[in-house]
Amino acid sequence: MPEGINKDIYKDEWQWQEGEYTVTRTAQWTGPGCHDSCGVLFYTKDGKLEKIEGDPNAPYNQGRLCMRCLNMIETVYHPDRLKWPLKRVGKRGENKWERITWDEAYDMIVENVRKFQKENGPESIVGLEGTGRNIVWITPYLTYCGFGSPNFGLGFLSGDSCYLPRVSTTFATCGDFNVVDCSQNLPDRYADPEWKVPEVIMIWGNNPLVSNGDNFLGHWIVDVMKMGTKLIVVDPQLTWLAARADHWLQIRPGTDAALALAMINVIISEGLYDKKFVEEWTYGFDELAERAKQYPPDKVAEISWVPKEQIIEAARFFAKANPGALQWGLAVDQSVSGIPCAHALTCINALCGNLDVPGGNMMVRCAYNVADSYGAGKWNLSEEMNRKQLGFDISPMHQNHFSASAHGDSILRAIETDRPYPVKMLWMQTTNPIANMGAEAPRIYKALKKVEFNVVVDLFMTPTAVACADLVLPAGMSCERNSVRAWWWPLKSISKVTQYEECKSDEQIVLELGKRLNPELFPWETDVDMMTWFIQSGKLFPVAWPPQAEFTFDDLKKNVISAPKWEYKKYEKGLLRNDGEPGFNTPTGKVELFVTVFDGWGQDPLPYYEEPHESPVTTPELFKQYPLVLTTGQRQWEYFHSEQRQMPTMREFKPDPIVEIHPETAAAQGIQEGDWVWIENMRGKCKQKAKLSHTLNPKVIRAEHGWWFPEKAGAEPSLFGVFDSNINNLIPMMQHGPSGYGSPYKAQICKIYKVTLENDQSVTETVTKMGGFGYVEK
Ligand SMILES: Nc1nc2c(c(=O)[nH]1)N[C@H]1C(S)=C(S)[C@@H](COP(=O)(O)OP(=O)(O)OC[C@H]3O[C@@H](n4cnc5c(=O)[nH]c(N)nc54)[C@H](O)[C@@H]3O)O[C@H]1N2
Ligand SMILES: Nc1nc2c(c(=O)[nH]1)N[C@H]1C(S)=C(S)[C@@H](COP(=O)(O)OP(=O)(O)OC[C@H]3O[C@@H](n4cnc5c(=O)[nH]c(N)nc54)[C@H](O)[C@@H]3O)O[C@H]1N2
Ligand code: SF4
Ligand SMILES: [Mo]
Repeated sequence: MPEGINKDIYKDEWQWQEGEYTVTRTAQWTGPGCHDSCGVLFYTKDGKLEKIEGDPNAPYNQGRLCMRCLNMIETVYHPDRLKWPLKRVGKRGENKWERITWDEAYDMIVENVRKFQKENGPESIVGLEGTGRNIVWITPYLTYCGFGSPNFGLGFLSGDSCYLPRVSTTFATCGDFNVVDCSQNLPDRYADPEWKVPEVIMIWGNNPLVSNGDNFLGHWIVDVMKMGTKLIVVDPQLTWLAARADHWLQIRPGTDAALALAMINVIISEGLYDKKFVEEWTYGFDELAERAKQYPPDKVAEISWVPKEQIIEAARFFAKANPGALQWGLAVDQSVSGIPCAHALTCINALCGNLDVPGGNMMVRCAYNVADSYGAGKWNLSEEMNRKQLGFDISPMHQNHFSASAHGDSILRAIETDRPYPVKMLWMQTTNPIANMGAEAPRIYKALKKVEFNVVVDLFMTPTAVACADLVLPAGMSCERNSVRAWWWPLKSISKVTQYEECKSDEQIVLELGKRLNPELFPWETDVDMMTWFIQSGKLFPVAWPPQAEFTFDDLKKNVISAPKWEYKKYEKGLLRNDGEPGFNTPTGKVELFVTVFDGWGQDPLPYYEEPHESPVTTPELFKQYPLVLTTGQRQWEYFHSEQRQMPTMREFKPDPIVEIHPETAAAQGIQEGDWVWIENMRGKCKQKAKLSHTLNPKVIRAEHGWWFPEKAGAEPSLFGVFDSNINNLIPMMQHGPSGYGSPYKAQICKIYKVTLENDQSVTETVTKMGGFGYVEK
């Protein structure tokens, strides 16, 4: 049993009675949104959720919950929740709706889908989803199998730059993704004798205490710190973890690939690498060593603003750790160098022999090999249809299906230009592109208006829905759905305990619509049957490891969590390759420091560094005008992206959008703590409230993303004030790397000045009245 588990309150059952409450042991997933699935006890009475507690016996979260989950009752019963299907009656943007039935809504969708399929081809219908939630395979399945279109994408996320650069690069180099081992894959957690405490964790462009991203809980880091783990933190800001690290490297945003290459330079030139692992299990060491010579620490110190000695010391500290582990985050993806940065960091881990050893970085797969998330159902499309996917030609990585989804920037281009073909319909499920996901928000706004038929499936009425939706469908929250999710390991169930008005779970909506569109590929009677199919879907494309599941949703529901036995050092045991041979699942069977497939396609096979397209170095003249480096979107305790702004409790903790500025930089502009400040560059501007902080370099500011104001009027021109404080007014689309991946969300340039009575015009009104983009385009 993990430490801290109270066996006295342990219940073997999944549901029991406690006084007047029915208690259900299950996992909480989205919505309200999060990447994770913490174990919870839902207390219900008379069909209502009354109380939520962390399940003290769930090995994953051990009873702990974040404030957003603790506040879930407020979210579930918030009066603004969507309650039934709504059809637009006024003009787009007027926020006028009529209640309709689900049947009427489905009929309207089917009619439009049939029309576009016939007149423009199924590819003219695009399915969009937000970040990775438990429905991660549901919208793709509807898009491929219901609409018959290859165009499933992430709500205009530029350069697909969340996770996909890291995932596709690890697939190219190692054949599988890897995750830091804080014992989370072992049922007995820290007590398992096979597990080792990581000696050093290097946290790179990630703030796991707040973000808990990608099924990795930040409090595990604090747990292992208490057991002796030391930290290196690479972050432009002194975060809570950075303040407790042995080494904090205060990097210039966007220069991560250069810094990683300099570390490789030190590790190789000082002979600090794991010689046995490198010799037996890596390919291309000499080429990497040659490349790393181009990135000596003194040169990289100039690029990255991290002093040379600090680079050298941190590289030594990491390389000497046994085991070391690398906990990386979003900042790796969100620069133009997203792919080469992930490549360089994977090389560091391989050089140091950290892969798949206890307490290092585990080579992971989905438990029971459940169906590929963004690719679920894509196998039902013809090769010809798959080739029509928007962005297919952007790079060989896309042609070779390194990520399954359509390319965000290419979807925007197709809408704007009708090339290579027009987009006629958008299905937007769990995404709020103009508030949040898409860069260049006013440009996305204009594009959305152009599309003939738009459907939004959400929990609340969003700025995106008001601006462009013809139909809005109400989704159920976590406690209102039966679902299953494996984000790697293990597999977990979500049990429906309540019903809210006419809301349906995303799973139900997709199933009911799919049955009307293409019954053959939606053969399931109920959402529960569909989940059983998903649990057993590993059988479709079996792999050497892990084994597939035979059990049903009802079986899983009783256990909540299930996984096959976890294995370390799978590359020695012949578990990673389907030919059963030892080695990694790559063409050479080794970890490819030099990526052979990249080489074959004419893509650089080695990691390299590219400057952001707009930066002090690339555009020095522009930098005189916009003399600050801007990073955006660091996660907030209170909010998941654009969500929860309606919640009184969260707004009480954090009422306004905050931009963090070094006191010297603020003083130069006469800005004081709490002043409203314009943040502006050549593309646009927005206003946020100043928080002065010594934790940043005076040349760098950090601004929040996802802000809109549900308390303002929804109808245009107000549109919930969605562009007023929207940092994505300043971030461009289309500035990805040569691979199509990467983006400048975390590396821009800007200037700041005080908001005054004279200059305080409403950006939202300007954008909505002008019909979109173009307001400071120079
Ligand atoms: N400037 C800047 N912009 C960024 C980022 C950044 O760092 N900086 N980060 C980017 C990243 S990494 C990502 S992944 C995107 C995220 O972008 P999104 O995933 O689009 O963001 P959210 O606001 O979390 O979710 C969008 C909508 O989904 C709804 N929703 C939540 N749960 C459910 C559910 O279960 N069912 C349904 N149907 N709807 C639900 C919410 O109410 C919300 O309106 O934002 C990106 N935008
Ligand atoms: N509460 C909450 N949790 C979330 C989300 C949310 O919106 N709210 N969003 C979810 C999603 S979709 C994602 S992708 C994850 C992301 O979660 P994380 O990977 O933790 O990403 P961020 O919080 O955006 O940034 C992490 C750190 O990177 C630093 N940073 C900024 N620019 C750079 C840079 O150029 N280089 C380096 N090395 N560091 C930089 C920031 O200062 C910050 O401390 O969080 C998920 N979890
Ligand atoms: S990580 Fe936090 S917000 Fe996410 S499910 Fe767990 S407690 Fe809830
Ligand atoms: Mo993300």
